[in-house]
Amino acid sequence: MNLDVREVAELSPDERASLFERDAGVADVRGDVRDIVSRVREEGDVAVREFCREFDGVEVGNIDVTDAAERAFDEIDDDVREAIETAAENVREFHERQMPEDWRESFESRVSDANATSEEQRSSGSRELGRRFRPLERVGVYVPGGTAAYPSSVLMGVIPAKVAGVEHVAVATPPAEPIHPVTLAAVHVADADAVYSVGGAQAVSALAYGTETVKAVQKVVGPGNRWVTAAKAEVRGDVDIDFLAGPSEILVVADETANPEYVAADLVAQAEHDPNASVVAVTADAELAAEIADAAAARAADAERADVVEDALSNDASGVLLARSMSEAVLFAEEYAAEHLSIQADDDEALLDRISNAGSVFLGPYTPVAAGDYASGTNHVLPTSGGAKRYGGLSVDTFLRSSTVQRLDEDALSDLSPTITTLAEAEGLGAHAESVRTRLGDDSGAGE
Ligand code: HSO
Ligand code: ZN
Repeated sequence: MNLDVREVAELSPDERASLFERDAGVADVRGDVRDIVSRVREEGDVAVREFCREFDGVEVGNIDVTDAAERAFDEIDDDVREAIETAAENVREFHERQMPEDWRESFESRVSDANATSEEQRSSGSRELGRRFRPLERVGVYVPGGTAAYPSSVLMGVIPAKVAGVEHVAVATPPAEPIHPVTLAAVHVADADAVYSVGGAQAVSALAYGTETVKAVQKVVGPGNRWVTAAKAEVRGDVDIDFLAGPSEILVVADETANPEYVAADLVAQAEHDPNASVVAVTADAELAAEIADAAAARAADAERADVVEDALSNDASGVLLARSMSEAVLFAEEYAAEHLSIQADDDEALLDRISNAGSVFLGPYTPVAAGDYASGTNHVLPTSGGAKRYGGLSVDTFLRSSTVQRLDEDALSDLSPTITTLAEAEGLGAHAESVRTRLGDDSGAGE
């Protein structure tokens, strides 16, 4: 294959739309998915088995295969077992660092009555406020099967949930004879509580609504194909979800100091996930752009999954782009809002300072995206399709809910009283005002 270098400034509106308006590709299957979701919701295990037969060609014996996880762990190769354990430790450590602490603090009362001379006037009242975090009780982690096995996605979904303190973490992954043993071993290492042999939209529905075998959860997370993603869109509202994730993406922002082989290697790595992956490099150096394009084409031809890689590199959402300046490259990166943003440039920290929209950022020549995909410790379940403009990837926060808590003493309530009662009256909600006055022995407003 040949890869052309295109100029950012010369991109047509259609070309820009292909690059910037990537979507998770769920629209075409929404109708079919709605039927699957409701059948599983109504018929439970019977429908699950039927869809496993229809879509996966598998006659599922036990839907609950939790017992097989420990056996798989014992049986896989030592080096694979050790790699899972090392990766799991790094993922655990990074996510433990994210755990927020409950806090309570006393805030000084601010006197806001008409007679107060300065806004800074304080009283001795105690206004104690805080925030507490509690894990969800039951969550479901979808782990894709299909053309590749994803034990790494087991770690990325289950470990943050466990670190957050979720009691019941269930994994669902497509049925196969047998289910990939490394995926099952990862379930054991991550310490998931259940694993179900069901994939696709039927898995999402089973997790969301429960079946005879599958315990219903409060939140479904994890990446999947468009059927899975459409099903997450369908059940959202009845249960919580993380976000709708589309095909993998990488944007490399490179300057003349970048090694074109490293850039190309990172593009090809994400390209092998999916023919619809979006893999883009942008640089202001024309020579580097040409070298990246050549290196990527050569690597694509040699890749194990050459077909997938070549399709990904040549789709409309991919390409090597030449910017007029690094500033234009940065503006492109902001608009693109990559799932993975790799900055291979001398001044990487300065470039990063100017970027807000990115799921996960990879800095320097020794930080391939594959490090984060597997083992550095960061999460690889990340916003695609420009979602990074609005939210971040999986983290312990995904599995926590927060409450606020407060305690006022009499002085603090007295200080706040004019503010509360004035606003309450302004909203026409006299009983709100009264609930304050009655405590302060001030009945002047009663019955108004
Ligand atoms: N790059 C993928 C995650 C992954 N890579 C799993 C390898 N295995 C989406 O972030
Ligand atoms: Zn990957």
